[in-house]
Amino acid sequence: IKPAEETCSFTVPNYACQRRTQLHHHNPSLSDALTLLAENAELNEDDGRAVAFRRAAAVLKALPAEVTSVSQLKGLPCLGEHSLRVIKDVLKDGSCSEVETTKHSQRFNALKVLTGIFGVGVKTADRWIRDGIFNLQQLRESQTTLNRAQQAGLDHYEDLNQPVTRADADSITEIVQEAVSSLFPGAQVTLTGGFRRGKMTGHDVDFLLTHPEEGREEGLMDKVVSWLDSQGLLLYQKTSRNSYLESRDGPGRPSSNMDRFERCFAIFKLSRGQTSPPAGHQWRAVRVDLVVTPISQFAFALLGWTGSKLFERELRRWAGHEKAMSLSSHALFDKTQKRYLRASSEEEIFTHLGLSFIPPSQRNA
Ligand code: TTP
Ligand code: MN
Ligand code: MN
Ligand code: MN
Repeated sequence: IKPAEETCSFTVPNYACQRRTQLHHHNPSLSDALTLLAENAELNEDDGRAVAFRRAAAVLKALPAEVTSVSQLKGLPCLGEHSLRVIKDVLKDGSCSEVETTKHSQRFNALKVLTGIFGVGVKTADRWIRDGIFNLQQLRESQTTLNRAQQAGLDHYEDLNQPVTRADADSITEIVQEAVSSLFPGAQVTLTGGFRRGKMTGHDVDFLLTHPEEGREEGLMDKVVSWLDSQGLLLYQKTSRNSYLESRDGPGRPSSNMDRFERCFAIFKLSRGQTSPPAGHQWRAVRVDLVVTPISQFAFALLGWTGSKLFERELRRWAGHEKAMSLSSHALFDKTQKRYLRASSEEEIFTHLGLSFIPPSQRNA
């Protein structure tokens, strides 16, 4: 006779891209604990450990019910010794000492605050900490030279660390839509990122811009950005041009997760009526990402920019390890057939990969 728990243990497929992961799930206290450790590992540039914790958290998000005992987790993928220890602690005491210690550590909090500045990555934050800078006040008082992005990030720190609401996203969508359709009739604007996955808040708003006729998307970014700027809607923008064709590692084999589309990292200035600024303010700053893609790559870009980041990572791992294919936000390359597989929809990409289609709202791994 099997023990009672074993009869109600869960099964979950190995890769997050094989699973349906809703925004709301049954195990937030467990996934939050693991996510915090993942975040800490990322802040300390320990990518291996970060991914391990992210994968463990994603397995818990995909479970059909609340976990009450670790015995239910027997045989589940991606749960290493370390993650299981954290889960055990949270189940027993409601918290885990490693998580609590991390949460209150000076280094973790300093790294969080400093990397919370737009334009500041972990390497810069770490250097500042070694120079004795742990918070914004110390940064402002120091003689540290900031680049243009970091200066904008520091100037708008409060606003940019307020969650962007769905209403803000809708109102920015309207603005971008208006700009695009008046300047480039026929061009299309698509909301991607967390909001496409159904999130109610985000840290920014992400858009893909394309034109149904290949090549007609050229020049779109410059025109849109100039128009937005002329309307006084931009507090900051940095546009980088498309580097896909000239990239050395070749299509489908990008050297990093960063894609090579023409893109614009911007900070929008939303006034009252377009958003609800903080009390006593006339406007608020919001981070916006604009990406231009030719229509032939649109499905890949849409899949790549919808996220979640772990879901994307798992898709690429699945493609490489299980299918001998290479997936990027530009293309899918089949290494066995030595050819690119075309797709004009996300559904076709999932089919090429031998995966069931997972809709955006269920990619919240
Ligand atoms: P983010 O905007 O960073 O994340 P998000 O929208 O999921 O969450 P948030 O609500 O906090 O904004 O990135 C969106 C997606 O874009 C993510 O899946 C990764 C992808 N992406 C690229 O493909 N290339 C890039 O260079 C960057 C920065 C992101
Ligand atoms: Mn360990
Ligand atoms: Mn986003
Ligand atoms: Mn973004």
